[in-house]
Amino acid sequence: MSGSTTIDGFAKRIRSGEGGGIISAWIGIPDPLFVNHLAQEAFDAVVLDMQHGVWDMASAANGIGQGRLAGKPVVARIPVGDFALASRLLDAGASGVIAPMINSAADAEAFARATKYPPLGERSWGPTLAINHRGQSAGDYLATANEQTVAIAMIETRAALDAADEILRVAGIDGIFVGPADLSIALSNGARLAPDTPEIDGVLKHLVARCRAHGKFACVFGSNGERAGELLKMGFDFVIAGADTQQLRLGAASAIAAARKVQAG
Ligand code: 3PY
Ligand code: MG
Repeated sequence: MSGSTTIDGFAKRIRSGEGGGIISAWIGIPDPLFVNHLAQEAFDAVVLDMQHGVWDMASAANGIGQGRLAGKPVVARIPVGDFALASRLLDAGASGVIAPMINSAADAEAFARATKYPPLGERSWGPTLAINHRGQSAGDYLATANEQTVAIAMIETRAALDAADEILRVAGIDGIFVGPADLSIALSNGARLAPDTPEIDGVLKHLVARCRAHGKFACVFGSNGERAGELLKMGFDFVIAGADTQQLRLGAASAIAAARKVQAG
């Protein structure tokens, strides 16, 4: 029961910043059981990465179900421009959708149109699984969905940086998600993948301040736990502490290293 409160209180928590910054898992391996396992850790939320990860709609819908079983809200990142998938994920009970490469107010408006019911957008009706998950009537779901789910626009190009205020001004956009990897490639004109540098930190601080000015929340990808801690200190409301593949391999590498050390000692 308390798990279900956590899921259904997610949009309020991320909007208000209450309860401290959110630390989310980031999963690209397309097996709902991965959500089951990682959700046992003290993550506040789970992201399914459908841009660079391997999820399809059916596995993502089941991943959202495993999040609900564990009492954790699930947010999904869609492939670039796939706004039809965004509304399908909300229909399946996702608590939010992250759209990569939102570079203009027009991109942001198209994303908001797919994820918000009128008057904010023109999301089409059919949230069968979402209603089952939430135990709501259809009428209650319609009345609360725009508020209870979040549309998050990724800022990760020069054009997006220049348009950040216009993107944040779009009514159906609830917050932004900064992609420091793509941003570092864009700002170096393709010369460097360097997401954790003072130059990128300057941009991140600027974007947190723009979010505060617009009354919207700020999310970001952190390459590991320490980086996630720094990003929370910078004022981000929602951070990633590394991806599933990396956490899996680091765990395996450290177990092998521990075994070899004892064997040699
Ligand atoms: C980026 O850093 O570019 C992202 O999209 C986060 O994975
Ligand atoms: Mg990116």
